[in-house]
Formats: sequence, structure tokens, C-alpha cells
Amino acid sequence: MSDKLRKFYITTPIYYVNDKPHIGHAYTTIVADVLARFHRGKLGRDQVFFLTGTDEHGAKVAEAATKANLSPQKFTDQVSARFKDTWKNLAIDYNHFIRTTDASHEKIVVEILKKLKDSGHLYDGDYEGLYCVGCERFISESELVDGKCPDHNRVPEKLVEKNWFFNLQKFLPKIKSAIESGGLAIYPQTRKNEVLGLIDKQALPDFSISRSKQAVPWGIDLPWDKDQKTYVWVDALSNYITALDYPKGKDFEKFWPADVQVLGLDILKFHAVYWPAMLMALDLPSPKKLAIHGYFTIDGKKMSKSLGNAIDPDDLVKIYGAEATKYLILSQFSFGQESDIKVEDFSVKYNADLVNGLGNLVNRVTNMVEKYLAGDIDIKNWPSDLVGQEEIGNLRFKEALGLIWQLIQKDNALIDENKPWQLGASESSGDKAKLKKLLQELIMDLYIIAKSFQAFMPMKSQAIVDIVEAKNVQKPTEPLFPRLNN
Ligand code: ME8
Repeated sequence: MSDKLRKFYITTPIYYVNDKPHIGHAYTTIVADVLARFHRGKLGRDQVFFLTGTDEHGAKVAEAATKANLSPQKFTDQVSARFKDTWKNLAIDYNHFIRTTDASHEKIVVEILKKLKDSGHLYDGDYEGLYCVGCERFISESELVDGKCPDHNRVPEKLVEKNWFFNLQKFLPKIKSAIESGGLAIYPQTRKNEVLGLIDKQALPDFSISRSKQAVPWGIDLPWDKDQKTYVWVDALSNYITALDYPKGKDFEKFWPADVQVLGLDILKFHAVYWPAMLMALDLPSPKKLAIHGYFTIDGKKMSKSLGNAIDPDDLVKIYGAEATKYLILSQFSFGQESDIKVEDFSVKYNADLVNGLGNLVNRVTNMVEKYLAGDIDIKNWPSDLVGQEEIGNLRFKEALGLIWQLIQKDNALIDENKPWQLGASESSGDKAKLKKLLQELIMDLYIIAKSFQAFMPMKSQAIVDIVEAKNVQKPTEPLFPRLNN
């Protein structure tokens, strides 16, 4: 395999810095973290690049900064730091955290803009539309509810202004064939069909890449038009290559095109159409795969600041710890589906799967090895076949964890059926041999279980591997998953 194939580049979207991260942002980031860890295990640390970051320009940020009585830069410094803190609390192991206010990003965006202009892909024209400051975009009449933007419950402003446009039309046939051929894979299939539908319906007009300074006071200047600032999508999407130091950086050489870009369905169009078009205009290959997950609601309602119902991942970490939180988030929802989150389900699942399922199995088995074999389990060859690995590679996290859980259940049933306490009490050598064989099977299964969920809970995985591999197997002194206090 060539070196170019033996690498893995994975990205999350860069998140808007209007507030602290919520469980939706955490889901995307955890998915990318698990995939990054999974591929690091296969390819080695140096061959994997996991990028996340924050999207810090735009009218909405300027507005929020004013409200907070801070300069936009100070404001974004603060909010961006909160994202970093949350990822630290969740033990997210990214390679790079990009901010669109990084000088290096801004400089490369200017180069990209110049390239797009010089190669004739931009033109200027009048843009007339309804602009919602909340959405940071012009929105169409059909999106309004009672004359207001439904997401922000505010009346949009009417704006006519000169903008620079990107000639998207020219690229649509090429994008269509890239998607159809699988060169640009979109997972799951429903989202692929949605994008092809948009192209077929010709619902994809050219898009503006700039706004007047009045509309967007906080952003990157257009290098050839000082009255205009770069509008969100060129600035934001470029992060995936500016972070690699496009055009000449070693990381860019090594890692582009991205292997998987993870995102929520809200920004599908931008990633599946605008982004490949921009890349084609720059003569660059498209990402290999876009992995689109569904949107979460909380108790059937949209998560929103005004409803105050967003779940803060930091709160979950305080209760369950970083690794259990990641497990609980990925094991409850199938990737790609729209799902409803119920806060009370977290503790039920924590108790069932981790405290009474896995934690209890580790205790039972190690306790018996200590008691009946004096800790000496005598395993010559550790198993190498793991469970659920194909599923993880294909973004089927819940299903992968489900397979691992079948093994835990099988083992608990095996113990109940074989009654090792009776075998242990027996004097017969046949029973003793049977007991040893049973415990060896259980210990090897614990090893398989721990190694199989390594990408989800690396520390817990290592703790179990250390316990079962020890010369003298002992029951853990601290519970792997502490019982909840109430
Ligand atoms: O769109 N359920 O940033 P953003 C699931 N800056 N996932 C959710 C979610 C929810 N309720 N809410 C957010 C932006 N997400 C742009 C992106 S990329 C070049 C620029 C996740 O802060 C989901 O992955 O609104 C979604 O795509 C992302 O957060 C959007 O974050």
C-alpha cells in the first residue's frame, strides 16, 4: 500500500462560537475521536490526523460580542476556550484545534480567494434578499413562519447589496458524477439521495462568497475589494485545508484528501456541494467520504438556547466520567438516524451496561480466578480476533457496541450455567479442569471485550487488559464503574 493510503484524516465541522458546546457538538466530536483512535490503533499515531476547531467570524459573533461588552476577538477567545475545555473533559484526543481567527488560517484564506478569482470562478452581482442575523445568512420566504425566522423568532432584514458570487453551476455535473460513482461517498444512502435530488431539481444557485462590511463587520477582508468581507462558507470550509497548511505544507501533502468528514445533516449541502466545488476550482481532490449524522432532539423538542433544554456534556462527565459518557452517547443512537435524547436514559444505561454488565463481569471473573486458581490463569496465547471492528470502521458504533455486549451477556450466562462455585467446591480433578478451562475462556473473553472497545474507552480498556494479563490476576480494588450515588 502506498503511504498516501496508509493514513487517515478525519474532521469535525468547526463550531460556531456563540455559546458553550452542547451534546450535539459533543456527538460529532466523539464520533471523530473514536474513529481517530480506531485508526491510530491500526496505522500508528503519526498516520492519523484528527481536526476540530471553532468558526469565529460573522455578524452573529460580532453581535454576541457587543452584548457581552467584549471585542469580537476577546469574545471568541473565551468561547473557543470553552470548547477546548469540554473536549479536554471528554478526553478527546485531537491533533489540531483550528480557529478561523488564527493568523495562519486568515492568510491562507486570502490566498484561496485570490486563486478563485484569478482562475475566473468568481463574479460580482447584486444580491437581494432577506437576511437573518441569527442564521448568519439570507433566508428564503418559504422558510419563514409568520414572517419570522423560525429558528430565531425574529423578522429578517431586507438587504440588497453587491456581492461576489461563486460560479457553482459550472461544477454541478462533475459533482454529480463524483457522488454517483462513489468517488465522493456520502453516508448514509438517504443523504446521498438528498444531495443528488438537490442537484437534479436545480435547487443550487451560485452562492455569494462575500458580504458588505455593514452586513458582516467581523471577518476576513476580500483582498481585491476593501468594502467586502469574506462570507461564512469560503472562510469556514477552507479550514479543512488551511489546518494542513495548504498549499505547500507537509501535512497537506500527506493527509489531503480527507478520509472522513463527519457532520450533521444541517450542513450537508455546504459540504456535499459547495465544498467539492471549491476544491475542484482549486484543482484539488474532494474528500473521500462524508459521514452525515442525524439531529438530536431532547424529550421530543429541538435543542435551543431559548428553551434552555440543551444538555451540557460537562454535566454528563461530572456524573459518569469521560469514558462512560462517550460510551453512553454512542451506544444509544444509531449513526445517521435522527434521535431523541432522554436524560433519564443515561443513568439507566450506565447501571445496566457498565455497572451491572461489564463492571460486574470483571469482578466476578477476577474474583473466581483469585479464589480458585490463586490468580494463576496460565494463558499462553492471547486471542487476536476482536469484535465489532468492521462495524466501527463503517460508522456503525451502536451496532459494534451491541456485538461487544452480546459477548458480555454470553459470559454472564456461561457463569450462571456452569456454576463455577460448585466446580470449585468439588474435589474431582475433572471438575477442577473444567473450572480452569471455563475461567480461561472468561478471561480471554474479557481481553477480547476490552480490546474491542479500546477506541471508545481507552483507559477502561487498558485497565481491564492490565488486570487480566497480570501474572497474578486480582480482583480490581476500585470499581471500574462506580455506582451512582442516588
Ligand atoms: O454549522 N444534534 O457550526 P455549528 C446533532 N460553523 N448534532 C448537532 C446538533 C444537534 N441538535 N446541533 C449541532 C456550523 N450539531 C458551522 C460549520 S464547518 C466548515 C462550519 C453538530 O456550531 C452537527 O455536527 O452550528 C452540526 O453539523 C454541527 O454541530 C454544527 O455546528
